[in-house]
Amino acid sequence: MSLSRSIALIGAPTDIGAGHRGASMGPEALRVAGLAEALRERGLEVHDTGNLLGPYNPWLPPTDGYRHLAEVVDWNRRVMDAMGEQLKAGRLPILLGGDHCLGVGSITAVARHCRETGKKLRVLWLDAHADFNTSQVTPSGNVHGMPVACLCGLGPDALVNLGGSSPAIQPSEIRQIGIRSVDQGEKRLVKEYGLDIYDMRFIDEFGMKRAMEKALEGVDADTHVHVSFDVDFLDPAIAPGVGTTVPGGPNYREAQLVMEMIADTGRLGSLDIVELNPAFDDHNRTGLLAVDLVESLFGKSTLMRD
Ligand code: 6HN
Ligand code: MN
Ligand code: MN
Ligand code: MN
Repeated sequence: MSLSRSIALIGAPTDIGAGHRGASMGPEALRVAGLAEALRERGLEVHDTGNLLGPYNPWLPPTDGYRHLAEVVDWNRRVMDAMGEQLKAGRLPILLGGDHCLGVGSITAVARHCRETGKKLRVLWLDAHADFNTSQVTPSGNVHGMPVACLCGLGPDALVNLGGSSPAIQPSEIRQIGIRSVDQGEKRLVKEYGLDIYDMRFIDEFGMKRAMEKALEGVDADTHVHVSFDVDFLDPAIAPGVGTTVPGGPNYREAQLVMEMIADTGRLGSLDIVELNPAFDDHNRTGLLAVDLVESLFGKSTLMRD
């Protein structure tokens, strides 16, 4: 499988799983920042399928450890169906979030597609957070802190079984990069499940190049690479437009290298861009940076390499 030249943009304008309002404006901010045009410039065919329609955010406190679980499930079903439809049509879907709870629907669809087509799956989770909380250990009840756990079979039935079988993925299919904020109980679970994490300490000690070499180890011609790009992965100094900033993230060059090394594999099959929150941004600076990085993810390289 080579990289599909045909891209589908799927907007999911919701902040249903987040702790701050505003990620619902993410899809439009990415469009305004010129995402489709930038991809077309790369020679790709881009179909903007528009925005999915889902429930409003009632902005309620958690019940039984979850905020808005019913609405989260509803949004994720729509995302899973839309992603699945585009994958079936042979397109490379890009989910424009929306908050990161949508990773459940997105990656459930991708995992099913991989099973049906006999591909190996490699999920690259670019994030400041491990997103491996459960209702028992979550400090917030916000489901955007739980999608990786749900995908690995740990979570509420409706999310864990979204695609009809559980777990959607194995912990061995995921690599996390840029992690620097993991909650107390979450840390225990991450260890128990044996997640492969290249955290900021690893990146400080060995460099981003080594982290990415390890994260991409084993990716071959039969691998579908899914990138789940939580914009709070980036250092807040360059990317203020997110609800949950954590200092000490990758700088501009490190982030570029991540994208370029993934592009070099030629195996990118699907992408989430999540947690972009224009309410916290400065003149769409973070949206523009996300588009710049996505260009690199799709093979734009520096002059000296062209
Ligand atoms: N994200 N670990 C915190 C929580 O509330 O569970 C923050 C989660 C942030 C999630 O940014 O996708
Ligand atoms: Mn996240
Ligand atoms: Mn995050
Ligand atoms: Mn670029």
